[in-house]
Formats: sequence, structure tokens, C-alpha cells
Amino acid sequence: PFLIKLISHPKFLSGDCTTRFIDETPELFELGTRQDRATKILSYIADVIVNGNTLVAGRPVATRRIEAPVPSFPIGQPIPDGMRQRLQSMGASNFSKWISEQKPLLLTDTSFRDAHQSLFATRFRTYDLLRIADAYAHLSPNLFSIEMWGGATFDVAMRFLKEFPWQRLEEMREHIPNILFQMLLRASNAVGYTNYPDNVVRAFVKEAAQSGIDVFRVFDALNSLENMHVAMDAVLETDALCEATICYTGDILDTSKTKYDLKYYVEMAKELEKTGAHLIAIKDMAGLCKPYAASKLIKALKEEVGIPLHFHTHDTGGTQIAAILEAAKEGLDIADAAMAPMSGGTSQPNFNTLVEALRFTDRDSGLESEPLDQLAEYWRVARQFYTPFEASVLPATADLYDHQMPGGQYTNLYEQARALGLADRWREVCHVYAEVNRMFGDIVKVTPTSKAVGDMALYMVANDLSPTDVLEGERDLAFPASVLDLIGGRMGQPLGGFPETVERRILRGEKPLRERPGATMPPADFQAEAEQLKELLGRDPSEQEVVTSLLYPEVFKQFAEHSRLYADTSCLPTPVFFYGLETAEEVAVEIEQGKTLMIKFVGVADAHPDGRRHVFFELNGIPRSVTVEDLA
Ligand code: 3PY
Ligand code: ZN
Repeated sequence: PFLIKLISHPKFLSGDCTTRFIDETPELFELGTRQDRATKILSYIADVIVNGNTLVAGRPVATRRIEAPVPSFPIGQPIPDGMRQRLQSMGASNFSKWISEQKPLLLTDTSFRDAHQSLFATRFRTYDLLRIADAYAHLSPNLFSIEMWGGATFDVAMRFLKEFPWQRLEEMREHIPNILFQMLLRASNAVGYTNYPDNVVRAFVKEAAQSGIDVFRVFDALNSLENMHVAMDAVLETDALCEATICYTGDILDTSKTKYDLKYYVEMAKELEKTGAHLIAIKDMAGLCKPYAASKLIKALKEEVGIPLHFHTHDTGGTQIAAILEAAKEGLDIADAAMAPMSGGTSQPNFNTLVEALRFTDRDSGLESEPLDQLAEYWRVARQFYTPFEASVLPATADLYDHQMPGGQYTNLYEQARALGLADRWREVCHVYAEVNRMFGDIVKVTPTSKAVGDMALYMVANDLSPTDVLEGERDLAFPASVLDLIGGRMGQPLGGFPETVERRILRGEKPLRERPGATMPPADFQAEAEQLKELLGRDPSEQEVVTSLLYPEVFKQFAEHSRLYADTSCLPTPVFFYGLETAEEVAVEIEQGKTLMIKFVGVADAHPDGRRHVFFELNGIPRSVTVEDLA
């Protein structure tokens, strides 16, 4: 292609064929890279056609192939200003005061993050998120925020969806300049499952704020304040809002329980306020904060702290829209909900009906329902692309309040149990999860501590172990790595510590860490990491890439390998990414803004004796073939 382009270039034809001409005519190379990218994308599609995508193998098939319609909005009209412009003009502290003065209940839409994390394993692709982005900017400028990054989205993007998570953030930002972007940050666990060195956490926060995050919801999985400071201080150095988070567990209505009582939460909120945080989140990750508990909690917090309160819950038990309404009555400032088709069950309560439930009351959100319903319709249809990941677990029974499993884990753990052949023993898994929690001293369970409790529960059920077998048995047991991390203190220290028998039996003589893990972790060497990445990528890495590789070295390496082989496959429509193309099907693939490839699948030849197959396409109307190895 380079030669064809060269000899057909007007300047070359006119006789100017010095080597300087080649140096000064970059488009010759551009075409080369573009064609290279096209070949890589074709290779990806060919591979999926021949070998399938392991991500969906053996799962229910999504049959929808055509795009989900997007709501219309006035084209060419400027994007209305929203909360983001207000934050930028007022600054974080004044904006926080402004929130406290608002009568309407402000609302966050979690559809872009927690809803799909909790309903179908975080599998929503950037492609489908971006398609609705412009409509959000135009139709719902008065949302408080969109929760759209962090939590599990970061690693799932690279690990399974083969996307660079920072690209999602930046592209969404380009399309939605007016609504606050919110992320979930696991304090020193950042967006991972284990504590990281302080300098990695700080660099991550700085990069995230620069790339477009406006609200950092910072929580620690054991509610350890000392573990939250590094991340929160880093947020406070940016212009973003620092939302200090209390994870809710137990039941404040049960006065026989004293570990996580009302006083515990009020004290924690007061401490968090002292840090200079702009907002406080009550993160009810398991949907345990029952309506009357929410009322009691918000009432007490409103009396004791001056900064706005943001309530996050999961509707696993089906009770939680009532919790939001009760909290709103007591002066809650902001609530989380998810677009109707992305709501309910292990996800957040229903945004659209919440808006109507508040209508004509003191806390009327003031949001119009019609545009929100149009946005909801998009999610209803786009969800059809994700049939393979739909969880088959049903809403929780009242045992939810005993096992206390977070919404994001509930569906995942069920899938893990099913994979181990334990689907019919799900109730037992839930029961053992509760027993593990009690055995570990009744801890806060949210990523990553919840993962350790879940891993332990599955391990015990699969091996028919009781707590007595674990604590008193003679057998040499190989506990899951996450359990060793948790009990070894490497996820931080729980209130009151772990029971000594548990430490002794699980750690078998290894001394647990008794202080903040980050305090003793050597700082990461960013320079050395950058040099290694230069070798891997064949170019200088970006700062985003360096911090990503420090967080997830192996996952990043595999993602880089995917990009080397197949270029950026995030531009493929979701049915094509999961299933390839059907014979004679043609799709338009925008590989960058304004550059679209028309790809038509023509057919596959029989396998060569060495197992390779030619796969035929038309690329922009011109026949092209690529060769793939048939792994069958
Ligand atoms: C996460 O950490 O990803 C969570 O959603 C916890 O609730
Ligand atoms: Zn959540």
C-alpha cells in the first residue's frame, strides 16, 4: 500500500521523487498504519468467526445484532450547562455548601458503573456507553452526577473487554462536558483487590482527576480511616470533590448488636468531616440499610455533620426505594439510582420511578420524567447485547440480612458457585458466607474483603468444611490467597482485629501485619516501570499506562498483546466483538473520528492441513482475506 500510495501521489507523478518528499509527506505512512489497523481488526473478527470469543463461550446467546436506537435531541443546539459548570465556577468547598442549601433531592445515575457491575458482571462496553452519551448531555443536564468509572470497571475493561479504561473516561468526557463524573475508588486498593504503595494511589488519583473525574467516592473495605487518608488527601489536592465514604453493615435497628451501631457511624462521619472532605457517602453496598434504619441514620448524621450526605444502596431485597424516601424525609442531600431497565435486584433502585415517587413532595427532584424515560429506553434495548452475562440468581430472601452479601458480589458469587457445580447449594453458600463473617469477627464486607469472605465460603462448601473443621481440625488446609491476604492484615485492620484463633489457624505462624499496609510497602519505581513498558510497547508509555501497569501488571501486558495483534477493538459494535459477523453481513466501523471502514464478511475457506484458514472479507468494497489458525 505504501508503494501504491507513493507512486500515485501527485507530487511523485510530477517528478518530485527525492527522499525528502517521502519524509515530508506523512500521509503516506498514515495510510500504512491505517491499513495495518484495518488488517488487525479483520484478523480479530476472523478469529472470532473461526474460534469464537471465549468470553461468551457456552453462555446464552444474544441474538440482537442491530444498534439500539438513541433518543433524539435538538441537533446543533449547545449543550446546556449542568452541575459540572457549577462546580468549576464555585470550587469544591462552595459547591459543597451550595448542595446543602438545595431543597430538591439531587440524584446520581449509576447505570454506567454499579448497575451493570451488579447485574451482569461489569460487561457493558464503552461502545454502548458512548452511544447514549450525547443524549445524556442534552436531555439530562440536571443530574447531580453519573457514576461511570472505577470499582470493577477498570480491570474488567482490560481483562475481558480488551479496552483501555482511560479511553472510556476521556471519550465520555468529550461527549458529556456538563454532568459531573463520579468514580468509586477503593482507597488504598485503588481500583484493585489489594493495597498498593502510597505513590501509586496518589498518581492514580491525579491522573483520574486530569482525565475527567469530578467526584471521587473513596471508601475503605474495613472502614479504616487511616487507610483512607492517602487517597483522600490526593483527591483534596485536585479540584474534584472528595466524597468520604462510610460502608454500612449490620443493622442499627437491632439494639442487641453493638459493633456497628448508630454511634459507630456518627463517630466515623465526624472524623471524616474533619479531613476536609466535601461530601459524605453512606455506601450500603448490600442493601442492608432498611427504610427505618436509613431514616434513623440520616437524621442522626444531619444533626452531627455539616457536609452533604449522599446515599448509595442496592435493591437486592426489593425494599430500598423506601429507604431513599425515608432518608429524603430526614434531609438526605443526594441519592443514587439506576435507569429503570438497569435497576432493581442487586442493582440500585429505579431512577425513573423514584423521580415520580418524589413528585409533589418537599423533596421533588425537579427532574422531568419524559427525557429520562427516553434515556431508559436506550438501556432497555442495549441490555439485550449482554444476554450471555445476565445472572440467573433471583432477588434475595430475608437471609440477605444474615449473610450481608454486597449486590456486586451476589450475582458473581452465584456464578462462581454454579461453575463449581454448587448452584443447588446456593442457600448453603449464603449461610456459610454468614458463618465465615462471624468466624472472622463480623467485618465490613465489600471489595476486596467481601471477595475473601466469598472465596472462603465457596472453599468451605466445596470441601464440606464447617467452621469447627477450619478452627480446630487437624487437616492441613490450603486457604484461598485472598483469605491469607485478609487475615494477614494486608487489606488493613478491622475494628477490634481478627479473632486470635482465626489468625493462628489460617496464618500458621506467619506474623500478621498490624499497621496500615501502605506504611511499610516500598514505593513503586515509576521510572523503571516506564522503561519496561517502553520495551513492551515499542514506544514511550503514557503516564496512564505506567500507573495502569503498576496496578495490574499481568492484565495490562495481556491487553497490550491484544492491542498489538488486533489494534483497538473497542470500536467494534458489541455483537461483532462477541460473535464476529454473519455471512454477507456488513458493518461500518469507525476506527477513529471521521475514519470509517466498511467491513463485509464473505466466507471462510476449508482448513489447510496445518490448521490455518483463509477468511474472506470486503473492506470498503475491495476483497481482502486474512489467515487465522483454527483452534478446533
Ligand atoms: C466495588 O468496589 O467495586 C464496589 O462496587 C463495592 O460495592
Ligand atoms: Zn454499590
